[in-house]
Amino acid sequence: MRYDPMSPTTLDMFADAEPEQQPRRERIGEQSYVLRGFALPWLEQLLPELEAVLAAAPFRQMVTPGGFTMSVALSSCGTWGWTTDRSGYRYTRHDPQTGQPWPKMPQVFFELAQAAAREAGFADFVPDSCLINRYIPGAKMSLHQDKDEGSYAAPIVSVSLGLPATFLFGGFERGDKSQRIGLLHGDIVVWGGVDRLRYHGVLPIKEGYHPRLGGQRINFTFRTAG
Ligand SMILES: O=C(O)CCC(=O)C(=O)O
Repeated sequence: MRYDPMSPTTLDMFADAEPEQQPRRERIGEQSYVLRGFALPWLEQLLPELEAVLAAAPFRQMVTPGGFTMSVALSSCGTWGWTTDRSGYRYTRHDPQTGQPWPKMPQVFFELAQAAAREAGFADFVPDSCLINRYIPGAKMSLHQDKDEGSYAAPIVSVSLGLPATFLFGGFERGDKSQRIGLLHGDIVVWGGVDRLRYHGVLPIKEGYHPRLGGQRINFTFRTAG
C-alpha cells in the first residue's frame, strides 16, 4: 500500500526506511528527557496496530469548551480516551462518535511507553490511555498543562512520528519562557515528577512529506488517566 495524499491516515508500510538517528538521551528538565530515535526500532510493529486502532476509532476534529474546532485531529486507545466538547475536557471509556469502548491499547504501544518511561527514570509506568494526535501542515497545539488525569504521579510519554515538529516545553505558568525543541520521526519526550505540570505545546507544522507517513505528523501521548 503506497501513501495516498488524499488520505493522510493511509500509512506507507513499505517505503524505504529513512536514515536513522543515533539513539541518545537529552535532558530538558529536572525529570524530563527527549529520547532521540527511541521509537524507530518499534516502528514496524507500531504502524499496523495504529491502522487497526484508527479503523475502529477514526480521527476526528473535536470542539473545545470555548467553541473552537481543534486543528489537530484526535483518536484514542486504551481504557480511557481524552475528549473535548462544549461541556468540557474529560476522559471517557467510550468513543463518543461510535458509542463503543475505545479500542484496546495494543501491547506494543504499552511496551514502548513503558520502555521509554523506564529510560527516563520512571520505572513503573502503567499507561491506561493513549491519545493519538494527527497534525497536518498548519495544525498546532497551544500551550497547555495536562490536568485532567486523576493523579499526577505518573509521567507523560509523547511519541513523535512523521513530519518534524517544534515542541514547546515551558514552565509552570503560561507566560513562562518555553524551550523550543525540534522533534523528528521516532523521538520521544518524557516528563514527570517535579516537571509533570509543565506547560507544553506544538508550533504549526510546516509543509512537508515524510517517506513513511506522508504529509502528516502523528503523536501518541500516553498517560495514566484513571
Ligand atoms: O503532539 C505533541 O507532541 C504534544 C501533544 C500534547 O501536548 C497533548 O496531547 O497534550
